[in-house]
Amino acid sequence: MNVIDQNFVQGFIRMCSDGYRQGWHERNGGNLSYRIRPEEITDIQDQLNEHGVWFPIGAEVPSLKDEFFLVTGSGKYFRNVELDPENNLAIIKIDETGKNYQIQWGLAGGGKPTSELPSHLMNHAVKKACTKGLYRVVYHAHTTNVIALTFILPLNDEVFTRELWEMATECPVVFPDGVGVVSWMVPGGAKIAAKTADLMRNYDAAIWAHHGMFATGETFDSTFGLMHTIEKAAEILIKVLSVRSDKRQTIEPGQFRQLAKEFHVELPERFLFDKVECKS
Ligand code: 2HA
Ligand code: ZN
Repeated sequence: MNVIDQNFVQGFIRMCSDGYRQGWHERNGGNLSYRIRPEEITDIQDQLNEHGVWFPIGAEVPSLKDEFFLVTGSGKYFRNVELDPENNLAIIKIDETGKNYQIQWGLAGGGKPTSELPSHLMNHAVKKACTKGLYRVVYHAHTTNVIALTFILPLNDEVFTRELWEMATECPVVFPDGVGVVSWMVPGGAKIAAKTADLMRNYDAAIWAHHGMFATGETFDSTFGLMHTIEKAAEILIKVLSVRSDKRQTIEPGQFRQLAKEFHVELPERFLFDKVECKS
């Protein structure tokens, strides 16, 4: 079967279109990667080119040696992916040292994998290790309301997690581990990749101040759903803060503990700190 007709490719394309329609991918903003299963590679082996040039990744990911990834292309627009997957996406293979990649399919008109390849691959490496290989998706989006919050909340994991949890009862159930926050850094390199991957040891999502967010997961559904849930919580918070600077009422720490018990999730106590707030 043709590469484009494979289930994992169709799921990938749908996620690009869904993200674009949410308004998270202006111009060439955002990128997506999927760690391909060995049996999925077997099905398309005859369409892969094993003779291409090897390029440096710009990061070292030895635990991903010989793995294949489907990735968006650098400078490519999410809104074009569904119209022309072969020119906007690539299947790459990592070499046996974990330092280089080779394009084996796609980017037919030329080009390179996403400029955030170091972040994608280092996140994959961390998640592959700490989920016993379960997680396969890494997604970066320019989520409007999350970005807006990085101008008004202190840039720390505890405050962001707590504020987002308070915005919808489902939030602590969807991301019980919380979210990490990376202060402003230059994107596209190994430094921001290392910082983000470090946070991914504890979290499934990391916010990049004044830039966007990374989400990781087992499937396209769960990863898109996580991005969507966090961005929606941020949207509610922006709406609340646009009306008044404090909340008349909210979900309190004791209520989060009750929720955790009923929904069988563990909510770390460091997010349930006492707030000192002036009520008016
Ligand atoms: O343009 O989102 O972070 C792609 C990006 C870079
Ligand atoms: Zn970006």
